[in-house]
Amino acid sequence: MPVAKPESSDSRVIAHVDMDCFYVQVEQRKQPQLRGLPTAVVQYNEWKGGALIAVSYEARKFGIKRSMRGEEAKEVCPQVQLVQVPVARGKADLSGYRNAGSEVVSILARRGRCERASIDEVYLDLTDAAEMMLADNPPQGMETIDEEALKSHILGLNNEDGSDVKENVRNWIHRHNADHRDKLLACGILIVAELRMQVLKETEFTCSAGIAHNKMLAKLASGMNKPAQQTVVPFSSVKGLLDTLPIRKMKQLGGKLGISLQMDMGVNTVGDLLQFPEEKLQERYGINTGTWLWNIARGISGEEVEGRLLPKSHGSGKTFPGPRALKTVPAVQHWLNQLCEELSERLCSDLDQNKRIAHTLTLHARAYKSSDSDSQKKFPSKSCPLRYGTAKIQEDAFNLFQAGLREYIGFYGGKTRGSHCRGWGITSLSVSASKIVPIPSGTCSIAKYFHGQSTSHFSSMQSSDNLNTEATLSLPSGSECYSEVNLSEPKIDFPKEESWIKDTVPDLDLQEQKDLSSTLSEKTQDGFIQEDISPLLLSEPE
Ligand code: DCP
Repeated sequence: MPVAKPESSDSRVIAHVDMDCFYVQVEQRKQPQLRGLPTAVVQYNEWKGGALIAVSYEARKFGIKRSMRGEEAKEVCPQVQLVQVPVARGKADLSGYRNAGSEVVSILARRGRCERASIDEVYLDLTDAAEMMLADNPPQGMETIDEEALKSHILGLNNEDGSDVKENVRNWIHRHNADHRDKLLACGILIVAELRMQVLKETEFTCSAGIAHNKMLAKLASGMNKPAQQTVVPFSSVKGLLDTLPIRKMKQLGGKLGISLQMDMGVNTVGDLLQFPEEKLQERYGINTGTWLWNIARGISGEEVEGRLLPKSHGSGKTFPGPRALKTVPAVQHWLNQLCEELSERLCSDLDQNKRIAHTLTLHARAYKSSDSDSQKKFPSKSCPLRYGTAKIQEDAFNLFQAGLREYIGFYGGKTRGSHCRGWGITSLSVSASKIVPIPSGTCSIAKYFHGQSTSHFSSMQSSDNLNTEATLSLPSGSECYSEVNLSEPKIDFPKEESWIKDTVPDLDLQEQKDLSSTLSEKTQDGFIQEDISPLLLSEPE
């Protein structure tokens, strides 16, 4: 976890922008007759009407929630419009949502450093733009303030009954005696309101935003008033915001670390953390995590907004729950081929449009063994150097799967190809491409670049390339990974033969791994579609 640099964070202007019911908005733009109606996007699986993955705000008023299935939503609100997620190659096709997210990013990036954090979330560092506005045309002297800015929610602003809320916001923005930090935030209010209006004008999408001095506070604020609104956290309101905030609501505390804080330390709100000295938290959770906890209790976070508009990795995956579990190697190979085809297409368009190449191919799977005492054993994730070309990716992914399967079923001697069910089933499969870097500038042609890189990109199975270890993150389906994982990357020398295949072993401390995976699986961090939420072995009509 990043250790904060408190002194640098107070006078920054950071915004977190989050699209409202994003997939629904994308579908409503395609079918404008759905606008204003209770609408939900359902996953590809049709069982009980498919699980809801995005719900419009009109539908939420009827009590429709993301955890429901289509049939249940219809019971709650018979007029709900259910739109199925687009399908390609027998699985959800998220490309339309991804492209819509890119449209938004290209607008938001116009005013400052922009980090695409997920399929529909962006962080902006607007400090320079705010400083410039303060110098050239400070809000304190503006005669008219934009209506959208006046609708902002400013935490801690006393809106007594009967007072004119917009007038209070106007006065807050106009304050001449405000300190520099609040004056910068006032500029942030105007800039973000303008950007959000621009997004609406150019894309027809609404979004909500949080504006604060750091990423953590901006993210907390963006979800407080939705849809189509913005919330501001002045420095003086940070304590009030955190004091009563349930600890598990904090990013990275939704998982095991949050549970441990509750169970072992009696910490239920972020404010409860304030009672512990930094040393005590370090003693219990390690130096970095302890300091990080001490800092977040005080609203301190030194995490920078990274200038990154493109994903850090590409992934394609599918779940096979209950009776759909894959039980033969050919069935696995069939689906792997579909996933690899999609991955390969995305790699090619990344290469084409952004001149970027990926270096590592990783296979993740979830599996079960029906007659095994060692039921906790996980299917090992495997990676190898990525070779471009659909057939090569398919071949390599299949080899990774076979290596993983041999290890998983504890059968090292024989061949698994063509074998039928030996009491195992695969309930999810995904392939991802990571270590994506730009082709060095000055490279005269892509073909030449690849020739120069032949050991990794067109390598044979006997490649002597070194491999880097990678994080074993639960991989989203059809995903792009936007989040940074700080891993040190020891090089490993391989002996011979199958040594190009490597377990993906994270180089994080245990707590960080747990924390990270819970954060990723919690939400749609990477545009994750859970294609089915029925539990394993639940019977389900085909
Ligand atoms: N998503 C998904 N599977 C999930 C959660 C989300 O496929 N389990 C998709 C659909 C969402 C999109 O990701 O539209 C963004 O997810 P958010 O959590 O940001 O939620 P929404 O944008 O739908 O709604 P909100 O307005 O509450 O942010």
